[in-house]
Amino acid sequence: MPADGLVPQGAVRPATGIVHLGLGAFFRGFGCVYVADAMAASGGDWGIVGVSLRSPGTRDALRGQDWAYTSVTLDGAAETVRRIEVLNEVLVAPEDPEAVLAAMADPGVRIVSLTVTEKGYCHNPATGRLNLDHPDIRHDLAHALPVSAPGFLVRALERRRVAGSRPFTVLSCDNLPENGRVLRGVVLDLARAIDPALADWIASDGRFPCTMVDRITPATTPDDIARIDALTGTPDAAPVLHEPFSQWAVEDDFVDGARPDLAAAGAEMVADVTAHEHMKLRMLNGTHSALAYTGYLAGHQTIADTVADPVLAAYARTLWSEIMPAVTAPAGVSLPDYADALLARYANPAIRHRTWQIAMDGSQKLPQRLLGTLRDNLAAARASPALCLAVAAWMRYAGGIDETGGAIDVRDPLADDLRALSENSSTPAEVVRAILSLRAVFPADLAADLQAPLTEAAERLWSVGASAAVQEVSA
Ligand code: CS2
Repeated sequence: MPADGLVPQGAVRPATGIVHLGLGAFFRGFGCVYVADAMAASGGDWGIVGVSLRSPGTRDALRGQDWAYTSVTLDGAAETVRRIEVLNEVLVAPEDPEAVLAAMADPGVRIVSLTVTEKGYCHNPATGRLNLDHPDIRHDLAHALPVSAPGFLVRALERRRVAGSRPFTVLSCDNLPENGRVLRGVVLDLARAIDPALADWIASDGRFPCTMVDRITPATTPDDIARIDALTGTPDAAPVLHEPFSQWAVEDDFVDGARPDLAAAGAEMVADVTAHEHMKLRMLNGTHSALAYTGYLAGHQTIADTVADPVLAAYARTLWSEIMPAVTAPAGVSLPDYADALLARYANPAIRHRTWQIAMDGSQKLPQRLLGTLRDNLAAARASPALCLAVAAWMRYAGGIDETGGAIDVRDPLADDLRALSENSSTPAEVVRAILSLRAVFPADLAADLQAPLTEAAERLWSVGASAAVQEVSA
């Protein structure tokens, strides 16, 4: 294969070695590119079968173009396009769960990777354990054809055990702390409820390396599609657009060592990814969420627009000053330099990453993005007014009404609960008290400690509005 990853027309693609669950824009602009580069450098049969766990949109868009698509790097005014040809097929789980299980059970498949977002783990975000009351998990306990990501993993591993095959490596690529360990726990909890011997086999022979993934990849819009068609002259119903920056730190712990040569593609293969993961989740995703809620309430559509507003740029810097004491830098990394680089990445004007998109699923994201940092700061008696304002802004946003009285399209598995709790409260202090009672998000001790500082933040936010409140807490 040529070094640019282009497969010549009519060339035979590498056989499938990876099944990927949750084939969204992020993995197509990130993991697929690494795998293409790894095969270009070192060969191997690491073709990918993508699985959509919900809708057929990606499959429908890619089917007519032989599963190939354009990856576009956006760097200010510069656009670099590249054709990515590592997908061998895309399956839609609700249409044909049997085909998904068969693909995962194929002994040629050595890795099942996942980007199913935080809520796809069906866990309790506050504890990290499987939520056995989750409707999808209840379904998967009662049926052999699953609907959830943990269900597919457990049932496919069950088939491999029965067939005498080795397990696949389960490679979580979601923004969760210790993502591999959380997923291992969730899979073992479910497997144990189905068959304890299966759980024992997975525990002893399975591998769940943790990873830290990073590339800002907003959802592709119809405008993007039209623009990329005009740029390349080749119609593409599913291009992906992303920033130049990319970082993948992966624990090098795969079943029988079987994996693509990801190091040749630029991934960092490490013994322990925890430091990378904490830094990225707290410094990047924490400020991303904080800027999404405050920026949205202040009337900004995208993160680039948000940090182009000097008030919010100063707020971002203040957030980092509160976050850095609660982060241990990975060896050789300077946290202030990392923060500077993040601000430059956020400011990339070509990346139209909507505050509304990042604001989605706050109940699933806040624990690892903001609440862990707040907990550490509380324990060390460090005041965190900027972080508290971010959590208050999420509470305001989740109430579903913006500062001009307009409706907010809140997307969150707990959206109904959040809205009801807000509607039944008449003051900011009551909103804070009500939402802090959600035990899936706030453990009781943290809720008690946050009551006073969050109330203070909420009272300012409700009375002066997001822009002024942000200014008050910024250095
Ligand atoms: C974002 C992330 O949508 C979100 O919640 O914070 O998708 C973010 O862009 C990536 O984690 C960057 O690597």
